[in-house]
Amino acid sequence: MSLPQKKVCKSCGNLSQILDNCTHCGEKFADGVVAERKKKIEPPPELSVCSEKSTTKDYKMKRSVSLYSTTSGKPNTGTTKHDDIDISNQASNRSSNYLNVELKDNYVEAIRDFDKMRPGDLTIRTGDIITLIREHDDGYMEGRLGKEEGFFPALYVKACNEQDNYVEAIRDFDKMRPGDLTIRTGDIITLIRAHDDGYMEGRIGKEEGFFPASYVKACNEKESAPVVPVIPPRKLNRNLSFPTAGLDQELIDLPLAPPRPIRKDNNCDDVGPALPPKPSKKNDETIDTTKRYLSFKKEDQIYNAENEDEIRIILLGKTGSGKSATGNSIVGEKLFKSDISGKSVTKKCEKFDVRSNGRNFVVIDTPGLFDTTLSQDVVKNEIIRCADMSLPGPHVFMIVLQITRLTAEETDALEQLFETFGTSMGKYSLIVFTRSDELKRAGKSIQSFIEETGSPLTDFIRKCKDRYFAMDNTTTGQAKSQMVTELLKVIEDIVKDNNGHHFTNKIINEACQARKAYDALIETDDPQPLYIKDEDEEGFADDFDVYGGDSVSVDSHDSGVSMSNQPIYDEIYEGYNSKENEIKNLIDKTQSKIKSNETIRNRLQEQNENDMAKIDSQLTKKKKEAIEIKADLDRVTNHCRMLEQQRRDLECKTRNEIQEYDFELKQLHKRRREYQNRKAGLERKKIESRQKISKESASLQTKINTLQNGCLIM
Ligand SMILES: Nc1nc2c(ncn2[C@@H]2O[C@H](COP(=O)(O)OP(=O)(O)OP(=O)(O)O)[C@@H](O)[C@H]2O)c(=O)[nH]1
Ligand SMILES: [Mg+2]
Repeated sequence: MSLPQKKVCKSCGNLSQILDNCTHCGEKFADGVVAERKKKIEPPPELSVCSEKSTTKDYKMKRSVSLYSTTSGKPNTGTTKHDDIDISNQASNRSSNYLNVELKDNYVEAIRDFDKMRPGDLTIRTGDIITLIREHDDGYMEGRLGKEEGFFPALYVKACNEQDNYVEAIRDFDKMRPGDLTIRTGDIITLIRAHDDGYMEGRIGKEEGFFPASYVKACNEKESAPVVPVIPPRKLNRNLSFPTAGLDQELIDLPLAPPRPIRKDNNCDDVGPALPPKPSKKNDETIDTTKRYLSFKKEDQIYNAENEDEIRIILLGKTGSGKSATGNSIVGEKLFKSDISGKSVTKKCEKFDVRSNGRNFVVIDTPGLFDTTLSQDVVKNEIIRCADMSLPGPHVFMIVLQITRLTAEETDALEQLFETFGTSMGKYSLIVFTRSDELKRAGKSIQSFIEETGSPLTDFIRKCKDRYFAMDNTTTGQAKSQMVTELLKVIEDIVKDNNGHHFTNKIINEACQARKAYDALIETDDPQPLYIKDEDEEGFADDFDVYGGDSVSVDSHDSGVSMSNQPIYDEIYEGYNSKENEIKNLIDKTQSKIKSNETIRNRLQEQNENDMAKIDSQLTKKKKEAIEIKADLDRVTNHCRMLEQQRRDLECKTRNEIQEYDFELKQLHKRRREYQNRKAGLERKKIESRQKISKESASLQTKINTLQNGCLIM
């Protein structure tokens, strides 16, 4: 398959299909010169002029390209009122520096799947857009797909649809929500639509979805922004609006727990002590922070008497900012799970402690609470959980930030955090910048980074009483222990500045009250365990600790409740029990659904594995056959070549011999002619001699006769 050559018309700037005259303006091209493809075409002076000369399609393409990138390399957020903007209707006043419609014939589209058969081949899948590098005359093409380059059969691809527009991924983007499209650097994406929220919609192979416009560039354009750009918050009304990042879809599918029964009595003070919860078979947590009862395991409790030696630290920050790694650096061991991942690694709060300099440092790690894609309820849940773990209150909030620009999302989340805990949180906060190793490699200091970054980062640092610390969690040995010692010193200074007091607010107080009430019940009530753990519970507890409901059941309730309040309690307990039963039924149903799904999944997996194994063995066999056939073919080809050479040699030799024989024959003919001539001469001479002799003999005879006659006479 060969792609038609095209020329760029110098006169109108359009691409011409033929090589003699421009198909758009009719201008004649100079002979033999095929114009180079233009990487960058200056925008036509007026689009109206352009539209006169070029086709509607060209016009549409050019404008569409200018849509997703401005000269700064940032996405066009646009001011248009419409949510979705069709490419063909874009405003014409944007920079056209990215016009590159001519480059589209550099691409071919895969129409069949092709699997790499030999080293150097390129695996392609139907729908892939491949950047063409070279065409070979053996029916193969050479192309690039993402970062891979290699050969593929020309018959497996077709020329790209002229109507399509393409962009090239310049950064990896992992699907964050349903409807997103995962893209990898180098991927060529067929553009479907650009949106005014900084997102685009595109297709790779058979997959379609959204991706940030700043993660792609117009094809063959140089990337202008070296820093990883901000992923803009995507408008959720476009499709499934439930934010799921960091959450398991299965959790979302679980039924929400039914609401907690409400007391009929309005005067809460009159009904005796706060109603303590009995832990249900799930971790029962309500989303309502003010009425929440906590049900953590007894061994997790640390709220008891204030321990003078103890400093409690809560690590807060965005997913992947390095909270767990910082926690590990402090405790001196890899106790918190820390890893590179597109998803949240830490799923729920965890705590470990370490003794240093005669003090006990309790470190509480949290999931990425700054992730605004998490629902408010989940965030609240986790805030309450970490509040409970830090009871009677944390001494220090470590706000962990990576050394990069503060995104709008992070800024919002930080503000939200200060709103949740109150501005007094600043007195107890320390901003920790991780990845100072990278800063060091770039030859910068933390101070210069902060100065360069400016507001709103500097505003937050100010709110935290100008306390920040640069951390390199990759360092080891002496350097690490020195860094951690310095960090602990800063933490101790914060505690000192706050006269040893820990942070407290409404949330912490409520958590404390609930915990006290709960423990009072455990101690004074039925010594039998209130809740017997069953085998499956661990898994369910995990499932419900995010979406757990408020259901609380108390089997035994004669725990100092006055007789006057007994009927109210009976009514409440009844409500609780019925709700508990409902939840139990839901759990049973879910459990059996899980089991049946697991069975189907296992069966499918088994089937899949068998099929895969069969296909693999067939593939191996076919590959072997192909290799053998190829070897045979090579052998036969070599033999043919050899025979051809022999034939040519023989032909050449015969031709020479014939020439020699011809020459000799000619010589012989010549000689024969000479001999014939000589023979004829001799014949003539012989005849002449014979005539002469006969003449002479006649005259002699005459003479003899004459003499004889004379004698006789005499
Ligand atoms: N180079 C470098 N990498 C770091 C540093 N701190 C953390 N990382 C890396 O950053 C990645 C994320 O770190 P985590 O500690 O898992 O981040 P997290 O904030 O706990 O993330 P979640 O648990 O998902 O919320 C890991 O691969 C760490 O090795 C640092 O100071 N320097
Ligand atoms: Mg973590």
